[in-house]
Amino acid sequence: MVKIDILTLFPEAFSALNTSILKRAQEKDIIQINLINIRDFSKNKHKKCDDTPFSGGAGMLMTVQPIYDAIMSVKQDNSVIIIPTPTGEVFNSKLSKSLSNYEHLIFVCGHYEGIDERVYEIFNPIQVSIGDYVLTGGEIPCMAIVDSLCRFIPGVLSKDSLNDESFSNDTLEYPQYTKPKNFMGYEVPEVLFSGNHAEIEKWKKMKSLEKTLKNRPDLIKKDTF
Ligand code: 6GU
Repeated sequence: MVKIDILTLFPEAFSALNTSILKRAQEKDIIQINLINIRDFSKNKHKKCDDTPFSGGAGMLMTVQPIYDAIMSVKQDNSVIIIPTPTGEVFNSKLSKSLSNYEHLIFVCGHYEGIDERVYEIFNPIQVSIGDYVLTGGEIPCMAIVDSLCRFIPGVLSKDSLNDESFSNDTLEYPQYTKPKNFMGYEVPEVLFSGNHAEIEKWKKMKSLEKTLKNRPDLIKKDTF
């Protein structure tokens, strides 16, 4: 079982992780997701967890003490600490797959303008961004990262689901159709009913390449052709 501890000031934001495929994975004890409220660890009499930056500038920073104590309350010898931050390494399928191999992940979700740098100095966490734009906190990125890495944990998805999907071979997935064959005159491509597996494979490769060229030309290596 992969254990995932999520440290956050906003545990209520994470209900999406208890839905659908991840809900089932938790029920089957393939993964365990625990939400830990950082505020519970604040030694301030008002349970304060943020303060103004010494450098001046806008907004509030999360303070080191509550986060330090929250991490120490769950940290084991085999724990890997991940902090979602726009200044981190950009998340992708390869990083997602590598994170799925650990037994214990601790996510620390920053909010406001970020986290006191000493949290990074003390724990040397993996820092991950989900793209070149800024969100109001690490909660939504954390959910994206957890959802994605859990898909690589054996037993979470049905067998073969990972094989053809986008990014599994540096291309985007081909289009797919289901019933009915005809919807208001919009037809499913005839080749998919041909029974000719070689032709169908060729069609999938072409469509996949077409889509990648149109939407993500940066993914196509020069030696593809
Ligand atoms: Cl991980 N956090 C925040 N706050 N904004 C982001 C991000 C993370 N990744 C992209 N933008």
